[in-house]
Amino acid sequence: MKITSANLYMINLPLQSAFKTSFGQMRTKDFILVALHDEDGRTGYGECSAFSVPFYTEEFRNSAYLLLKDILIPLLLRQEITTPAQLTNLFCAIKRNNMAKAAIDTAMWDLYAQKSHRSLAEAIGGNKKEVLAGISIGIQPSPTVLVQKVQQAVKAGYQRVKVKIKPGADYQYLKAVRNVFPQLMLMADANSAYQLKDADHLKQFDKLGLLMIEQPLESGDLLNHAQLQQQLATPICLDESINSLKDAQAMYQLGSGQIINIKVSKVGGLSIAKEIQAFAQRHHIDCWCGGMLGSGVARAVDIAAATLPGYTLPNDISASQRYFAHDIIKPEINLSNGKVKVPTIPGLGFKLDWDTISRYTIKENKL
Ligand code: OSB
Ligand code: MG
Repeated sequence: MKITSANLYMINLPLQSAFKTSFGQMRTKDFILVALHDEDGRTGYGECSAFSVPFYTEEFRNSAYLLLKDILIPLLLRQEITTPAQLTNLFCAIKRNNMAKAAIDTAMWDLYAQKSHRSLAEAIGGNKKEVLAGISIGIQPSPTVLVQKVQQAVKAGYQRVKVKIKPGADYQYLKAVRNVFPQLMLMADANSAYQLKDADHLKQFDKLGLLMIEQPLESGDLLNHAQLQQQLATPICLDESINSLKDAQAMYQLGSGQIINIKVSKVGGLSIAKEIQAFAQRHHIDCWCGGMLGSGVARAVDIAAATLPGYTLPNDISASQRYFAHDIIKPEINLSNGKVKVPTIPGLGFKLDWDTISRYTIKENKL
């Protein structure tokens, strides 16, 4: 696989409505689209999911753009590799910056799948024809408004509902939803909004029969997560804490949680996501695919990742219209019976909508 040139597009895609988490609010999905052109005239696409402000991980979009433009893509242009997995070696001298690396990794997997005439799901070793769709609902102004949002989500067919929480907008909100939906697969995501001293407060959540509580404590804090898990009946799922295979191994050894949210972007791409889900499967840790409010290019990769056997629970994979009036892919992603069909055509499985891309591109570079 020889890459002869590349394009970078910085895109601000409007969200249908503002998305609020414990760390902040977003009105647009700001991301970078990477196009890699190979010697045979094919193009592979990848998305860099880093937000404009580093409130989820240390990475942010402007830093990722510079890293891609000045370091990662120039490295790639000088080298020929035979499989996407070899990128790990090529980039081994560059610490972390997983979302920038993931943009290249996923574009290379797209090319690799196209070259071998397989869908991306097939190329990575996935074995599902459809994947389970779940929805993530941002923090709402009141429990009543939240219940309305959950009602809409259930009506649209989502199989599992995740609710963002923070201190002051948590137990009462979740209880209001549970009262109306006693059987719903319901979970909460705190994005690190709590501390170990909140354990007694979080223990009340056990009464709600949640599927899991995602990332209650700080990302680096596997030890306190282990202590908290001992006190909670509700399984802890780690998101921000799991950025590598080593993180997953440490979580397992320490007992810091029981479930992993594997985001392809956060762990540096599909090759590492594959390793983490294989490790998790061997040790009976459930996994599912998380999202970054990604555009269709990122969701297409997520759909493929979720076909891997270790992804056992419903994913944060939504229809295009859930987040965007105009997605950047054609056809848009739709649900059927609470599931998303896995494309069977070679590569990512979607075409790009260049009208939408040019409308919302704020900066671009050709390399
Ligand atoms: O923690 O999973 C998260 C959105 C922005 C930042 C962090 C998270 C999220 C989500 C959205 O929960 C999931 C999605 O893209 O559907
Ligand atoms: Mg999360």
